[in-house]
Amino acid sequence: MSKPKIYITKRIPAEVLHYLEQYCECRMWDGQGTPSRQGLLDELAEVEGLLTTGGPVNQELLDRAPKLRVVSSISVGYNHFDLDEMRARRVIGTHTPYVLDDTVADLVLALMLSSARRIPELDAFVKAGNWKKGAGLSEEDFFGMDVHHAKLGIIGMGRIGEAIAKRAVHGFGMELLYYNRSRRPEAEEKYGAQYCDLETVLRESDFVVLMTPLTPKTERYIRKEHFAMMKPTSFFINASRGQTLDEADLIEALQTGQIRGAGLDVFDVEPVQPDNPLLHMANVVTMPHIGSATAKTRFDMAMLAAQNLVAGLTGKRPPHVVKELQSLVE
Ligand code: 8YV
Repeated sequence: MSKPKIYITKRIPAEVLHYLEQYCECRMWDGQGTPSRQGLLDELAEVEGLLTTGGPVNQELLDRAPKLRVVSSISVGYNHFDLDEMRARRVIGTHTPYVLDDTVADLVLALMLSSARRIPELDAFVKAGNWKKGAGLSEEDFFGMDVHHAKLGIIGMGRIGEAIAKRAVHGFGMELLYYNRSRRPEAEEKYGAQYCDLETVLRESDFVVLMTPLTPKTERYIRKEHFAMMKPTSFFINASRGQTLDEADLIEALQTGQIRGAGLDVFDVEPVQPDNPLLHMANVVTMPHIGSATAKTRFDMAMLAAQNLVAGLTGKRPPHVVKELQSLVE
C-alpha cells in the first residue's frame, strides 16, 4: 500500500523526519522559516497530512487540499485553526501540549526578572561604557523592583500557568492570585493560589501575567479599562498571543505611567514592526516569540506533532487532538 503524502512547513530535526518517513511520503520546506502562503497552497493538492507551526488553516487552504485528513501543529496554541471549517470537512487538528510548559514558564520568570531589575537596559548601559566615575549618576538611577515576595496575578491558570506558579511560589516566595474560567483546586492546594475576579487580580498584583489561549472569547481581552486598574508600580507580562490584549491600550498605559513596565514575548503583528513604540521604551523588555524555543523543547514538540500526525493518518486516535475537534475521533 502506498504511504500517505504529507507536507512539512519548516525544517524539523533529522530524527523526527526519519520517524515520519517510515509511515509517510514526506516533502519538507527546506528554505528559511516557512514557505510563502502561495508556496504552501501550491503543495497541497495530493497531501493527506500537514505538519505546520502557524499560518491560517482556513477555507482557502482546505479548498486547496481536498485529500487532507490531519493537520498537526508544532505548537500548543491553535488559534490558526478555523475549527468550524475543519470540523465540517472532518479534518482532525492536533497540537503539542505539556512538553513546553516548563520552558515557557522559565521565559515568563525571565521576563519578570529582566523587566523589574531592568536587565536589558542596564546591560546596554554598561556595554556602552557609561558606567564610570563622574557620570553624575546616583545609586537610585539603578533601582529596580523586587520580584521575591511580590504579588503575582496569573490570568489563565492552565498547565503553563501552573508551571509559572510553581516557580514563583517555591523559588521566589511570591503570593499568588489567579483568574481563570473555572477554579483550579490543584493550583490552590499546591501553591496557595487565591482565586479572584479579574478586577482584583489587576488591582492587587505587582506582576500580571497573561497566559490565556487566544480564542474568539479572549481576543482583545485586556484593554484600556483593565490597564487603568493596575498599580503604577506594576509590570505586565504577556507570553500567550499578541491579540489577547489591545496593544495600543498597553502602549498608552506605559506612556502615561499607568503601569511601570512590561515584558513581552508576543505582539499583535509578528515579526514586530520597527516603528512599534514598544520597541523604543526602556521599561519594556521584548522577545521574538520564543517562549518554547530551546533545542530540547522544540525537538520534543516536533516529535510529538509527528506522532500525532502518524496516529491520525494510520487510523489510530492521535493523543493530542484539540478539544473542539474531539468529536471527529470519538
Ligand atoms: C510557537 C507557541 O507556536 O506553542 C505555541 O503555541 O506559541 C510557540 O511554541 C512556536 O514557536 C511555533 O513553532
